[in-house]
Amino acid sequence: MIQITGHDALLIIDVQNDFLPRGPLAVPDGDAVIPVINHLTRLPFGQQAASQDWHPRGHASFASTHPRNAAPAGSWPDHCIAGTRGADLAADLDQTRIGLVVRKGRAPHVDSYSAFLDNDRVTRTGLEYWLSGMGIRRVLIAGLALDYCVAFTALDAKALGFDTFVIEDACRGIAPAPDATWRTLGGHGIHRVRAGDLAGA
Ligand code: VGL
Ligand code: ZN
Repeated sequence: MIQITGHDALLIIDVQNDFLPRGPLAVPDGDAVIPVINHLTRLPFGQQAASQDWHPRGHASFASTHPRNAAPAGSWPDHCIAGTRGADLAADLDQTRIGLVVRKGRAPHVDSYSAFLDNDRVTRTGLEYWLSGMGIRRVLIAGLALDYCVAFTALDAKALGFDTFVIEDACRGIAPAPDATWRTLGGHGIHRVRAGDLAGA
């Protein structure tokens, strides 16, 4: 059992309509994370933060932005356009205890998988400063998609000095087999846990 304390933060990554079933970038079974995360938000975390993928129209990560057959690797269907319903957090997600929402992927020419840092490794969201300033030492991560935004967020959290956990049953991935992602995370000293391993006071 892992006892959750005030030095722990829950990070809820990109639980947004466009990543849910029927969305343009649906993560298979993505809505299954919502009840698990809602349960987690009732544990005594010191802080809870959420991220939103938040792209301008014509974002460089959209295949539609590039000439046909010339979309670079890592291009996606249009998704999470700033201010649209698709970019909203899922209506069923309990936001009651979320203290901070960061929006990422806002620069037109660079993508941002991590909730801490753009893929150019330069632009920061401020999440690191907020967590540190709040006395957070451990982060526990949930959300979508395990193999992209959750994994990049976990790797950055660990590199920034937070003891980092990914909550397996509170995440879903885009690729069918997550083994490679778990190997990468484990190789960086990131812990794989399940919601049932976490205990409240
Ligand atoms: C994501 C692909 C593109 C994610 C965001 O949230 O994992 N994946 N944009
Ligand atoms: Zn995106």
